[in-house]
This record gives sequence, C-alpha cells and structure tokens, in this order.
Amino acid sequence: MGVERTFVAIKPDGVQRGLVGEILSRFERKGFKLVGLKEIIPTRQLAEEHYGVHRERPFFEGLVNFITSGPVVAMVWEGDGVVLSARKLIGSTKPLEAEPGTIRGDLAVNIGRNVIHGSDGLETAEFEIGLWFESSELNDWTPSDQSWRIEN
Ligand code: DAT
Ligand code: MG
Repeated sequence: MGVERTFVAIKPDGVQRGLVGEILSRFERKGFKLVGLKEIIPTRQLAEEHYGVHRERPFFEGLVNFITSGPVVAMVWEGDGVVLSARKLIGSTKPLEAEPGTIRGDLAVNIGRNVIHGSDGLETAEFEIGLWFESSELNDWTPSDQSWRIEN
C-alpha cells in the first residue's frame, strides 16, 4: 500500500457540537500519525476551490455557505493506505446509510451536516493538502514508540 497523506476536515457542525476530540481520537487509535492540524474559518474562495468539482450541483451554494459559517478543524494524517482507510472510518456521504461504527454512521443524520470531510483519492489528497496547508505547517516526525513495534 505505502505511506500516504490525506486531508481530513471537521466541518463547522462537528466543531459546534463538540466532536473534535471524539473524531481526532478515532484516527489516533486507528494508528495514523497527525502531521498537520489547525482551526480556520475558511474564506469563500478556499471553500469554492475545495468543493470545485461540485460547482454545478444544486447544493453547491448551501455547501459553501455552511463550510464558511464557522471554524473548521483541518488536519493531515499520514500512514499506510490512509486515504482509503480514512474514507472507511468516515463512512458514506449520507449519514443514514453510513455503517454504525463509522464517524458519520455514529454521529450524524443529515447529508448537509455530515460532520467531516476526507479526500477521496491520492490525487485529491495532494490537491487538498496543498490548498489548505503551507508545507511549513506540516511536520515530519517519528513517533517514539515506532521502534517498539518493529521486530528486530
Ligand atoms: P463526501 O463528503 O462523502 O466526499 P461528496 O464529495 O459527494 O461527498 O459531497 C461533498 C459534500 O457535499 C458532502 O459531504 C455533503 C454535500 N452533499 C453531497 N451531496 C449532497 C446532496 N444531495 N444534498 C446536500 N448536500 C450534499
Ligand atoms: Mg467528496
């Protein structure tokens, strides 16, 4: 699979509902490494670029209004196969169809308030990380327990 990085964002509903710690801990417990983290209220321009593929969809305006309505917790997570795995942890776009055990399956009901975003592929991840973060905001680091997990 190989080491990857993905962009994950807790949307304004997740922040307003006090779910930041709950969501961060799911990625930590899974075993992924946090390499970037900040809280920002996105500008309209950032939101429109981020959701550019949905520009022609009827929900686009509402989506941009919502994502710019308050603080978003933006993150970059690193690990083996993290792009696809993060999408699995997050669950289906429609929270009522998301499996229990996933973030959306456990914590949301409304498609327009589905708590969290995760990049849908490697190329998207690269684009979104570059859009939301300066490279100086991302940290290369080695968890101190990493060697304990390697048999030698
Ligand atoms: P995902 O966030 O799972 O990648 P997406 O890229 O298809 O889903 O859509 C981006 C966001 O847009 C999604 O998280 C919530 C919103 N959205 C998607 N489809 C919608 C719809 N039919 N009505 C309202 N909001 C929608
Ligand atoms: Mg998407």
